[in-house]
Amino acid sequence: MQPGKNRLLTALVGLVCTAAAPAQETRNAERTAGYHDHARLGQELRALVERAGPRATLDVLARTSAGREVWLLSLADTGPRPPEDRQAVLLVGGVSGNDPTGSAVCLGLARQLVDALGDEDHDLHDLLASRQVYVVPRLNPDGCERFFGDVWHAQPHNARATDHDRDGVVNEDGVNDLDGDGIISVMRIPDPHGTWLADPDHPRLMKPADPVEGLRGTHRLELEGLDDDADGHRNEDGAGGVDLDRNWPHFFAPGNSQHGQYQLSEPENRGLATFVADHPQITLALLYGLHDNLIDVPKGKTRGPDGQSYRDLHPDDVARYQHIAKAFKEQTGLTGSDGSNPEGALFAWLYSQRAITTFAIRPWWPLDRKPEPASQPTTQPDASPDTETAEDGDDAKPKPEKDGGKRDRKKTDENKPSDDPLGRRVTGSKWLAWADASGRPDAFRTWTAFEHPSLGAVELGGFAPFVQTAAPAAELPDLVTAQATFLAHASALLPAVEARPPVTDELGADLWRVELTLVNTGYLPTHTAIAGHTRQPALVVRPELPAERIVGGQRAQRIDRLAGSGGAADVQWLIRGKAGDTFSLNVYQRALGSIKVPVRLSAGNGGTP
Ligand SMILES: [Ca+2]
Ligand SMILES: [Ca+2]
Ligand SMILES: [Ca+2]
Ligand SMILES: [Ca+2]
Repeated sequence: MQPGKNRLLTALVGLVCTAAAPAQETRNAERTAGYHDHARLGQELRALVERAGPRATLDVLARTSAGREVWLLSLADTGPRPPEDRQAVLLVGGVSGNDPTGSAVCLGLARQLVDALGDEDHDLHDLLASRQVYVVPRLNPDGCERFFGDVWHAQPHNARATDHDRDGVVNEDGVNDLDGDGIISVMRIPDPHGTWLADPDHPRLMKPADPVEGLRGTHRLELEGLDDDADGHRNEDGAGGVDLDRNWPHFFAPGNSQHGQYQLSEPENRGLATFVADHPQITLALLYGLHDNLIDVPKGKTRGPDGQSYRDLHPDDVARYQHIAKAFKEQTGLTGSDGSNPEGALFAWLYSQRAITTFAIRPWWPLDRKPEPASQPTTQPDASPDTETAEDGDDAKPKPEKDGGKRDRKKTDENKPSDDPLGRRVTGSKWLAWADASGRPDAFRTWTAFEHPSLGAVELGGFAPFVQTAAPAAELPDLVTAQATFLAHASALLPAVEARPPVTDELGADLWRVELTLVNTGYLPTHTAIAGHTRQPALVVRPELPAERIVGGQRAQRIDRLAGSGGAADVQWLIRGKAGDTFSLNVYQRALGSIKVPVRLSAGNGGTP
């Protein structure tokens, strides 16, 4: 194939697309209905802030390489504490460019939060009155904008210009919509040395060759495209640079241009990282995306090569996550996920390095739905095992994944999409059954013959891009409602430090014992296991008195941790003073805020003024 011929063909494809512009507009409007592109997202956020008045602000967290703004919506209602002295909750969506649902759910939650401002009957009102809420509905606007483009090609990356094949030219050879249908399909190329074959159980799908099982490959797979720069490779360096969910410092895997040149190399991630570092009050984060740590709670067993850091959860936080996961499943009805990979992922950094309780949520999972739940009786107390396989398509249920990365391949491969993005487009019998059952003929393209300019006879087919990550628009409101329920629940679990009335005893002439008991009435401890592991600062209590009046006890007493659900600790001092003297005890922790406890030296009233 001559490069000149390639260019001519690309130009012809371009002409076809231009001529079909009105039809294309209709097609784009139909397939992205219910979703907001960047411009509409901005309009909606500005409208929300206008409606919220002084209780909301919209800031720019970062500017992308394509010049788009990454927005941050801050919300707080009037409450007992000023917003800057409250714990804060962070919501993030749109980290992956191939995930329209997460961003849409995050925006839906922002709408509900604005609705809840000033409305004491709203389920989210307590959250707004007791916490500061930050919403980043779309961390990766460049990547997410591809969903609204003329040609559908789902990829997680942002738009950083990256020379993926290191040939000195950037973005020179991306995919090509050869048949002009507005979708980048999978090419199935006959090849006796190929590593794929038609799945004997699901002939429309493909299966990896397996010499052990005697399954011989008959095809190889590639994305629809040409060798635009005639370097002997097809589609090796298209538009799209770094996967923002592989660019965070926790277990960052270097040496892959899609992960970024170095940790936090991307402006979107740097903007958010700086914001999080500058706001230690953030104690809870909910991420709406493609990862999950609530359907399959990690076991917390894996450490990194240094033997120090935990790959996912600290083992002593696992039981608490499991407890919360039970409520999550009940409240959202979600029963499945693709698992998660913490390497370089945002959720893993927030938890492991910032010690923020972080929930990674995949808000849409149409497989394994009630009344045909997956076989998870321990987490689905109301699910009847009898209803299991009836409507779920053409094969037996797989076992639920026990541990994200270590699933039983033999049992799950038929139903679970492959870890390889190309493999995901041609495997997953449950997704196929879902597409058939929900009347989505557009979701899977049956293999159709195509004469490729250089490869000859190939076939185009496979799952359409975004099918597994863009919830049908009609389902979005229910997804938001379910997540709003869990958001209200989760944000009420945060630690809440309260001071019991201080006790003062007169021990002798002008000498007093002052004792303060602090109680954590929240569910979560003041310091989770990961907070202890990463040495987050202790609670510090100090009497506001000149040093010479404190004759016993540390001037600043530290409490390393208060357990959740009523955990308590005492601190005491010997103080010089006279009956009737008053002063304050200051309780402070940078994430939990401060409490000022008034004290009056008095033998008769227990120390309370
Ligand atoms: Ca290149
Ligand atoms: Ca196509
Ligand atoms: Ca090439
Ligand atoms: Ca090249």
